[in-house]
Amino acid sequence: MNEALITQIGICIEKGKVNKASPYPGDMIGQEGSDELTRQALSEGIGPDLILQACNSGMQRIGERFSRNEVFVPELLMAAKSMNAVMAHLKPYFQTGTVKAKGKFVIGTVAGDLHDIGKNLVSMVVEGNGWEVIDLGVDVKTAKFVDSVKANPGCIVGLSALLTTTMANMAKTVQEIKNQFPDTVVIVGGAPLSTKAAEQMKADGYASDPQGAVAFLNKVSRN
Ligand code: B12
Repeated sequence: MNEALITQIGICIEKGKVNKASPYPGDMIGQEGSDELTRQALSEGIGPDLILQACNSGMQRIGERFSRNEVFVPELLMAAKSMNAVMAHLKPYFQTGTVKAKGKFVIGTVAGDLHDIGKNLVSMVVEGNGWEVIDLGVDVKTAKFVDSVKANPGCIVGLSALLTTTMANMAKTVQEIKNQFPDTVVIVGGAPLSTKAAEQMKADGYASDPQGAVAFLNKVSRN
């Protein structure tokens, strides 16, 4: 196992190094980025799960540095760009293609929140597990979720939030979906969420990662 390669992918995420041509960051000019290194890792037979773990550690580190005011939003954006380069390589591994969809899963990041890396990951893995995914994107207003539930009877809804401030919008969305469509199953997720928070907002479930989301969907599926 090429541990050094996996570690370097995590460093590329933390430092926002996308590819060799990228001039950012200054101290990595001319070095390969997450794009080339992920391709290499996959060709060496390193599993997508290990690559993702390294990316999440890199994201964790940049997030902690942001909390300490050592880096700012532009650095977070570069980390996200680097992560997206990895995701482009990993996508085919999650989308194995199935004959018949197990059901419909409507997902989106709630109003006021622009974080979509985690939500996209959940989408990919759920889709790869045989569900038809309807991804509404980021900053999704309650009305748009409600409209989508109306248009897709029997769907299960996934809400993502990364900011403590947008959890209030998430709660509002859960409440409105439940008011209008009491039978609709809603699962919530995102870094500030927890089982307790999910219960408080009367969501049906919470999962901390895509595998948890799939396990929940398979459990509640009516098909
Ligand atoms: C990258 C990033 C950004 C990027 C986002 C780019 C993008 N396209 O997503 C940009 C630069 C845009 C950004 C902006 C901001 N950010 Co930001 N960001 C991050 C960072 C570093 C990583 C988030 C991430 O992608 N993680 C990796 C993914 C894979 O993990 P995840 O999102 O948690 O998702 C996993 C699970 O949570 C779960 N999951 C996620 N969604 C769902 C949904 C369902 C249904 C289920 C079941 C599971 C699930 O599965 C996923 C995979 O395992 C975090 C720090 C951190 N460590 O989380 C801060 C962080 C979230 N950001 C933060 C802040 C404060 C901001 C800004 C307000 C900064 C500012 N002053 O402008 C803005 C807000 C913009 C907005 N309105 O949304 C804070 C939030 C603090 C808080 N508790 O509220 C954090 C925690 C940083 C910090 N330590 O302070 N950010």
